[in-house]
Amino acid sequence: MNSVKPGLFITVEGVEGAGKSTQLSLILKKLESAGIEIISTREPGGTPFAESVRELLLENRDEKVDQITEMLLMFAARSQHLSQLIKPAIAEGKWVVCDRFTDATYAYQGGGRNLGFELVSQLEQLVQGDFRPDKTFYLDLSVEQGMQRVVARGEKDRFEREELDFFEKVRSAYLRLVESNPTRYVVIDASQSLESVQKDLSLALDKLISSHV
Ligand code: T5A
Repeated sequence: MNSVKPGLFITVEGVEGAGKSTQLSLILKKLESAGIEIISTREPGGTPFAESVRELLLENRDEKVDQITEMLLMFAARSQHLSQLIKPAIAEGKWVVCDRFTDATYAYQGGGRNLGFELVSQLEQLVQGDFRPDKTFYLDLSVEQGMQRVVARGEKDRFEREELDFFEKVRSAYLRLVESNPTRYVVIDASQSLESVQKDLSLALDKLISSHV
């Protein structure tokens, strides 16, 4: 009989430039100092195979990528990521922190690409069954601010080259998701200074840790 208490699955979401990668290190430090064993990962990607799919998805190319192809590749990478890394780690009692997950498919493919939530939901059911994140930190930022940060950083990938209107649809899809499940999402105002974002995140993490450890 397996007596290990399963770990939690935590995701971090937001529009381009919201500061997910930047804040990830704080999340990891906090959890580690609470004595929690963690795995840090990302989507698309997270395993060698899924990272190859990530390269296919992000690289700039002349050929137009079909929207359904794009969505299927997101879920193909996710399926591999779930079976190879996420689920086994959680079963061993580790907490998995993932930079983006299926909410990003709802936001980018469902919202940004206009494919709608229903299609995403069908694939989510196929690939994940009932598996969902336990907690999601949504870093909310206006599209303009996010893009300013991305531009300041330099070279843009295939998604970052989209028009502002695409990212407005992405953000409104995220806000719809948050509204539909207020207990899972913690919304952080990502327009604040790095220090203030860290402070808000830190308080939310303290709460999460104290209720699960
Ligand atoms: N995608 C992904 C889909 O379309 N569907 C899916 O299902 C999934 C899973 C992934 C792309 O794939 C798409 C979405 C994405 O377009 P990625 O490279 O992982 O590509 O892209 P992002 O996750 O968007 O990563 P970014 O690096 O663009 O954004 P972050 O991680 O939110 O931002 P970060 O931390 O790198 O910060 C950006 C810049 O802002 C500064 C940082 O120093 C950095 O320079 N910054 C701040 N500046 C001022 N104040 C703050 N509070 C700041 N926070 C960060």
